[in-house]
Amino acid sequence: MVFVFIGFTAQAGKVVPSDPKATPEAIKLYQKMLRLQHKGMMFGHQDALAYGTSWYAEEGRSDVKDVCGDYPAVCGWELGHLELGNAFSLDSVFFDNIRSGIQKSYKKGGINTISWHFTNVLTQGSAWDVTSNKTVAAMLPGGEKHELYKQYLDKLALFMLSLKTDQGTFIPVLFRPFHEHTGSWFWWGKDLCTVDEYKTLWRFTVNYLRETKNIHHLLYAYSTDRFSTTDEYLERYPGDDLIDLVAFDLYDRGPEYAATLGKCAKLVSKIAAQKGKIGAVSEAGGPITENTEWWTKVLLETLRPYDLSYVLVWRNAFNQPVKTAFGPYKGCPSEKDFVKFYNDPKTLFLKDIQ
Ligand code: BMA
Repeated sequence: MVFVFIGFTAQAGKVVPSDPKATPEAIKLYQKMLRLQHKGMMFGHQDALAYGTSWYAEEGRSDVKDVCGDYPAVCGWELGHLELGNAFSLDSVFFDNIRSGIQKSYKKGGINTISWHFTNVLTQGSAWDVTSNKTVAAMLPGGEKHELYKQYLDKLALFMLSLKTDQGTFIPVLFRPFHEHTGSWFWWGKDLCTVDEYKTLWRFTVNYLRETKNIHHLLYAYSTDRFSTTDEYLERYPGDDLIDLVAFDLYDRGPEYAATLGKCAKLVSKIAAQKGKIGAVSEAGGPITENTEWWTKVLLETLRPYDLSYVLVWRNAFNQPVKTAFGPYKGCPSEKDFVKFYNDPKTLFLKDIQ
């Protein structure tokens, strides 16, 4: 026992992110997330501070806070259309507001994660344009769209380098590109590129941001959709030297959800533990207007046995019917159950991670 304890303590101090040049703040974030992973499961919400079902850009507001009195521990942000030089994202959030939202939540001790549903570099269609299986190949060194991809990355880099505290230090964030690649609905999906092309895309991207752009405050997340085995999960894993967080996205679309969620959570938490990395459910969402106990009975009870850093539910679009909301909101039929979820010792919100 004593030996194990000493070993663990000595190791805990040494666990560092995949980037050998990670900033002190990125190292701190990584170690904080690894530590918290054993304490409980953080709750995250996409675009939490940007808008809710009935409001847009109101200072200090969050649908989650409206319901339980606290902010999510993890805030998700989306950078789609940044690559086009636009002022606001494909979900109508100004990039200046994303930056200030990240600054505010970091100041309060919160964690920020960034997704990027970016333009198909070959066709100029959306992230969902799967008409060509040559896009990824075209983006790689030597490919016909390589220079254009670098221009996209230059815009991304400028944004990442603008994430600073008042004191001028870089704010560490999780970056989760090329997600749900075990499905084929994004141009980087399984049927649209080979295993090698996908891995090379990751390697080129991370190296470009680290080496050419000198960015060292990012933790990188590898995030699949549903999967059945560890081999399937790791088939396109680009390498321990690039990835800090292993995760998956899974939405409740039917009665088999809890079983699948539990199975994926078990496998990912095991992979995370074996690799010494962070594990998470990077996107989730369920029928919260119909199943009034979805938060506790489905989400919480299924994930309770596992050491996972966080579960993030997707956005509460302000310009769509409320039944499309994935997070709780005032008046939501499962509002009371969300408060139970919030009060459960397993779940961690902003106040719990200070
Ligand atoms: C999807 C939907 C879209 C959104 C996209 C990127 O799942 O929510 O409406 O544009 O994510 O955030």
